[in-house]
Amino acid sequence: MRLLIMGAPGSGKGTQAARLASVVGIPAISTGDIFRANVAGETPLGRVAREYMDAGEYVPDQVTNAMVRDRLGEADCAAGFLLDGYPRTLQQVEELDAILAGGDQRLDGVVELVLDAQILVDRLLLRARDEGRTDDTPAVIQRRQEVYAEQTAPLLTEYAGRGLLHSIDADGSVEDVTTRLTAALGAIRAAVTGR
Ligand code: B4P
Repeated sequence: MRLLIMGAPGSGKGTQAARLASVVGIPAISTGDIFRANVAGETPLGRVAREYMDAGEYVPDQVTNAMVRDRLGEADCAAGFLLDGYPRTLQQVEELDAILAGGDQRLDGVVELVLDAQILVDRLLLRARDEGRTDDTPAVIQRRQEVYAEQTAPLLTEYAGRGLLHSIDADGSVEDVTTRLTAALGAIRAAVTGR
């Protein structure tokens, strides 16, 4: 299975990606986590990424695309993967299409977590208190929501047009959302089998 999980910052992508990937038995790959690991390790990539992340902006496509291409080339991705937070721009969609085409592969489904804007912000403010992420300040949270609406929301139309999009209500407990996602996964599996 080759899957994407999409949703605005705070929608629960990272939380659900880990659960879903373990259900399917594929790696969950979060570009945000890879960037944060590089920031923590003070690598050259981390130094570039930090500047953008702390401002609530996207890391440039060239940097992100090269990183994802490398990661998807690793052995654990041969049987599938769940990408969390990638693609986020139309250029990243094109790059992912090219990576998959190069391996004679295709995307099986895209799940979108849908949540009210105020709940998104409240969740991130709570995380700011608990985890102290440098991009969870009120001003940066606001900017990240704007960037999502401008640059990433249009991707949903693209994937809907390809017949791949499954939109899920992301309000409720983590468990409830996982149950809804697992049902969507069943629909994706059925579509893949019938192909
Ligand atoms: P991400 O790490 O993807 O950050 P995010 O959008 O906030 O999502 P995250 O997964 O952390 O939060 P979640 O909704 O799960 O990206 C961070 C930054 O990296 C970006 O802003 C950008 O700068 C850069 N970046 C990443 N990918 C990029 C790309 N492709 N191109 C360019 N730049 C890129 O969870 C939010 C909170 O809600 C958590 O505290 C969680 O505990 C809580 N929560 C989850 N589910 C809940 C539920 N059901 N009920 C209550 N709380 C819940």
